Amino acid sequence: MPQKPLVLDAPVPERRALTTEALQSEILEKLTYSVGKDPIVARPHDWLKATILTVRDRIIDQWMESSRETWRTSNKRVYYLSLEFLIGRLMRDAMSNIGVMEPVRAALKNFNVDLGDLINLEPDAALGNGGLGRLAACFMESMATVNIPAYGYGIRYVHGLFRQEMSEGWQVELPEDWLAHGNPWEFERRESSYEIGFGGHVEPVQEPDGTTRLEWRPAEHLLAVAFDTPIVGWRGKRVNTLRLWSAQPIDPILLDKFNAGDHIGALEESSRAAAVTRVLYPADSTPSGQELRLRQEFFFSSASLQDIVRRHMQAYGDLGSLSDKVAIQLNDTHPAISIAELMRILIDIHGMAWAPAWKLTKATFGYTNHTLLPEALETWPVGLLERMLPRQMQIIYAINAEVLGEARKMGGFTDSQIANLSLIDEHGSRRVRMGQLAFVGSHSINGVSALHSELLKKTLFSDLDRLYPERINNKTNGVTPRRWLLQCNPGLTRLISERIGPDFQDDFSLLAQLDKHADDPTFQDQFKAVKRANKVALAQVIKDRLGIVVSPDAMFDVQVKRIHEYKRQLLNVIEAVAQYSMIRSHPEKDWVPRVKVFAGKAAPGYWNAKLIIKLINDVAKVVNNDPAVRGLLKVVFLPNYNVSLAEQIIPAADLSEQISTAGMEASGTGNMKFMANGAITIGTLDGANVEMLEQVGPDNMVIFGLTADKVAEKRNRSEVPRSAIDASPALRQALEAISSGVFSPDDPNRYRDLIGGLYDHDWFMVARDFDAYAAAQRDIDELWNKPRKWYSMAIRNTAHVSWFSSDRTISQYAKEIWGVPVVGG
Ligand code: 26V
Repeated sequence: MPQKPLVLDAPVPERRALTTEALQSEILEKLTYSVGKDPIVARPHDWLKATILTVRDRIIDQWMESSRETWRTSNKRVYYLSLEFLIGRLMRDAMSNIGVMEPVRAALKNFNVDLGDLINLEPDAALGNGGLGRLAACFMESMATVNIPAYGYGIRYVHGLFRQEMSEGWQVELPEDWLAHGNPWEFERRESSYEIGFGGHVEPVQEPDGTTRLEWRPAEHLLAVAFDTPIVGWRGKRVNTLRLWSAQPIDPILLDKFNAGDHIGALEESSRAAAVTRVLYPADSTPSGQELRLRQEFFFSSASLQDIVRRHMQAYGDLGSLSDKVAIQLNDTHPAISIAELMRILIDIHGMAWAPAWKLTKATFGYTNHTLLPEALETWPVGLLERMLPRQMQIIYAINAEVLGEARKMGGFTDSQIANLSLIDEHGSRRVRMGQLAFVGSHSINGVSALHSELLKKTLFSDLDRLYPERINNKTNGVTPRRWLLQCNPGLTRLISERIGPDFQDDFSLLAQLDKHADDPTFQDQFKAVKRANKVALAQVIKDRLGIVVSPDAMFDVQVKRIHEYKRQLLNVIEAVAQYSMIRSHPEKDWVPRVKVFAGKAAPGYWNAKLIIKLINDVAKVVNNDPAVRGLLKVVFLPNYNVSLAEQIIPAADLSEQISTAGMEASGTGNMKFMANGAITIGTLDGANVEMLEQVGPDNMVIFGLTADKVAEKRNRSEVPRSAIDASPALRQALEAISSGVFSPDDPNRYRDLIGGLYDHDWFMVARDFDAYAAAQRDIDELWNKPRKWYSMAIRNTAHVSWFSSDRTISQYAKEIWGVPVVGG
């Protein structure tokens, strides 16, 4: 049905006021008429809902305005397709960005409600695993801030990332239920729903003009229903939409089946349909290889493309201009099937010929790679794709034929290089490589740090890079300084504003002015006082959750991130064991008191990662309770790491552990958050650490360990780690203690295999980096003993962080990949 043209000057309601009085009366009104509660009986959750609805109204005013502006100007729209958006809480972010935090606080106070309590009541939207999902959330906020008309597309999982609890030091996974109290931020858009097909077959259809075209006849259909959340940028300048899809059966009650007497069958079928969006896959590297995951990927890709094409047709009536008006960014390969799906829509539905469709597709898509870990590179069995998505599989074959043809034409590729280029992996059972598909269907392929992008060219995509030079580029990650400095660290924000004025909040490059205050003792003392207050607050969290008392005057040494062998929490805990034994054997020495804070989730099926959590907890139990340690070393594992816990931990960190095996961490973004909050980094030359070193200078960061080149060299030579262990008495002793059961008397063999791996292959270079790491930790101790030096370094970290703002990253995507203008660019 043709859509009515938009009337862009239709009336709008009057803008909502931002004063305390207006907010107060509206909160009461929302509580009464939208939540349906009398204030005398209202519960905290009712107040939270009323407050969110009140704040939301202010955002909606700007949302309408932003969307009208996009229709009016017909600027290019950006679509960010991501299977994960790790948003966390939205209310504080929204209030802070539109500048109503204090009036809302005052309004609630008049009802005897504490804003801080409400903020802590809001559940985290944990629709992601880790770095990739959090990056998508930072990007959404930055795209609104730099005024890019952008839409995020993803899945509205009913259950986000599992809740982690500890049972005797082991991780247990419990379901997460963020929607339990409803979600006042979202708008269900029943009118924006699309049918998504699965299975079936492909049929030739005769056209009236005598040509034939192919048509996919799916065996099964689902409905994708849109849920929209407004994402507001800094100072409320622009509001964009995060559109998450929810799966529903086409016929919600399957009445025919039900009435025919198959009651259970009818209900089962309808819940099977909804299952597609029920839970987030909790693995962030090992491919589940499961059909449901592929269904999720196609489901949200197809819904998003149908929506994009519909909106484009509504505005322009013709798909020929698609790549002029639309840029689609693929967040890793998870939405890579979109490339085949767009080709199908263009060719089979809109009758476009192959060549222009392929050209348009490449001009529309960009692909971001987030990992080189071989086990995290997605591939799908050819048979599964043929069964689930028969037409898309035909298109993939046709794309592959085109690519291989171009490679042969160019010449100079060996058979093994051709095999490496191919979209089909022929080693063993045949599989489609989604990375290769995403690469060939995009005009831009980017890595997420300078080192990572270089490694993409040298390793994973070396042959595709030769065939299609200039496509690989770098976009070093960033984080939003609103959430990761202004909101999570109000004390530091106030201090900086007092010193250099508040303008840095609108232009983070002004933070560099702090450099000249870095050696000022008064400023250092103030900086230290802010850090100490944050540490007192974290110490309270540690006491409340774990019953462990830690001193805010000790160094807070923090490693928080997903638990993974390449991130080397094991290296950190082995060094803690070595330090423990030093403290015991040399009680006379002047040891620097440290609190080692760990937090992070392990993929449920990743045994070694779960064992590392148990080891940290086992070591904690012994060290924290040994009187000989005299409180000089504490080890703490905070359960259920999530965005909100990160916001409490990071402002309290003195030392940031970024110690991955060089070449394995694509970028890291936690590293940037710690830097912003004035922690000093101990790290390897990996991911974005390399660029942090450039920004902050070698005097303000502690670097150690093998470089990526050296790691590769040692692996190629299959060099044995034994000599590193033999050469280091401290390491040998710590390993022997762990593997002989000193920390696991109830099960002395618990860590034998884990530690055995270090003697055997040591793939992650834990043994071979140990001495360098331990020496770097002693350098850190020395710095801590010179507080003037320490705080000058800490201040310089904050001073030089602005390049790691996701505003900078997004502006580069906009200019260099999407071709859209940005504010201040
Ligand atoms: C891969 C897979 C494989 C199939 C099973 C499910 C699944 C889920 C996620 C992933 C991708 C993991 C890649 C990832 O999170 N990379 C991280 O991206 C961050 C943002 O660019 C970056 O800072 C981290 O260094 C990188 O590890």
